[in-house]
Amino acid sequence: PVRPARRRFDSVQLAARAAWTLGGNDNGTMITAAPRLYPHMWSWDTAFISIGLAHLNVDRAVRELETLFAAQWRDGMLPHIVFSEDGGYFPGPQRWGAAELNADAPDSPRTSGICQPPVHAIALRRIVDIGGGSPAVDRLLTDGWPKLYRWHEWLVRHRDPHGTGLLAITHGWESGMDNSPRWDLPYAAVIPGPDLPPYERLDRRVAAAAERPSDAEYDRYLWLVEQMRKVRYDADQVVRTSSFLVGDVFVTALFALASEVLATLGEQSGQPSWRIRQLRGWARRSRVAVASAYDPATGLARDYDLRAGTWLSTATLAGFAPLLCGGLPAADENRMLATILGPDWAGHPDLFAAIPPSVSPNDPAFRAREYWRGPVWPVIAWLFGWAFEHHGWTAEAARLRTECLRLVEDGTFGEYYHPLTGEPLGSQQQSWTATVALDWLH
Ligand code: 2M8
Repeated sequence: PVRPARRRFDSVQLAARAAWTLGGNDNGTMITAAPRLYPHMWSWDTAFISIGLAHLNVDRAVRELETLFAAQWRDGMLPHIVFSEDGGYFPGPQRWGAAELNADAPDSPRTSGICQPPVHAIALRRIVDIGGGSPAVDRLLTDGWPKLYRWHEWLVRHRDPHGTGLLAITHGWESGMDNSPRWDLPYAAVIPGPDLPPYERLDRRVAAAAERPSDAEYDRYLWLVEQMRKVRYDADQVVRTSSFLVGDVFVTALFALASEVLATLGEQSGQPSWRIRQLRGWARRSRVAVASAYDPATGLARDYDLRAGTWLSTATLAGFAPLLCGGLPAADENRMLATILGPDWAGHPDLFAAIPPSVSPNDPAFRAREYWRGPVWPVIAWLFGWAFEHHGWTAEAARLRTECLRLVEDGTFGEYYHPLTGEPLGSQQQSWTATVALDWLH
């Protein structure tokens, strides 16, 4: 493919543009995920956004997480979207109807009825590292920590149906990797009923159709929302009745990592020791679940379709989940590290930048522009970089950082990028890409 001409900003200019992007996405009450495509607060985006903000103004970073926490459901769930007043996104608060149907959902702000990956404790760790000692960070540790504890407890209580530590998602949106080929098989069993209310997609007005999920996929996404509405978003009934229920190995690895991080933060800030022990126990169990999902035949970890009772061996970047949380025997772990850096992934010779794309370019399922089916996502590279650093793989982490900065130095802050040409795709001025640039420039 032809590589389009790109601008190159030096690090000072790039940091300034990233700061300007975050400021531009601030609507007065929240920093939205992107100006037009996503004019609301998304749970895991906000965790990442708060890290970038911490470099600019730590009080603002704390406030952003507090805004998200203020929308926490009474039962502990952190919702996947906190809605602003902007109507430009579908499905909006009316279609979800969470507050009307479930007494645990807040009336204000309005929220969706599902959740997203639990990366928030990692953000808190990073904010403490950047701005520790400031009164706002102390307040976040004192008041925010128990909220994160309750969020993790909610996941254990409601999303571990077999008690093995493998956490389940009830919608592809909960994985954050909406249309990843990981979910093709489980979604094939989601059959929208004739009573699916009509709707109009608004995402197509902003992003090219070829870079977004198809209409058939959207029907399934919306059908799952209908199924959840029927049981009024009751957490356990959703798990019992949803036609999509998958043990997500990537979410589970993030949970294991974040629980460990939260435990350490709790020790440092004098939280009750029984809660800290409990967090470490959850982390251990989920690490074991991630390691048990490892498939020696492919060298990757698998998801588990809880409805069909089958492992899902689709090869995607999520298969490297054990590198996030640890737990594999050293030989398997080393092999996995070599694979992610090797010619099928970050070391593929045709890549614009040496960071692993969402699907390997050598895979027949690879689609270079199609959202979670091939493009490269800086925010996921950041997660691996952070985990590598903590694991002591500093050279590998440094390389991810350098390569990712080369990808984003055009200053567009694309939502994701064409892995072979470096063309920005999806939304531009995407907050979480700006935040990754800011953190990696410091
Ligand atoms: C994407 O997901 C939303 C639905 O939640 C969408 O496509 O409308 C995903 O990339 C998700 O991971 C992300 O949090 C969200 C906002 O950036 O966009």
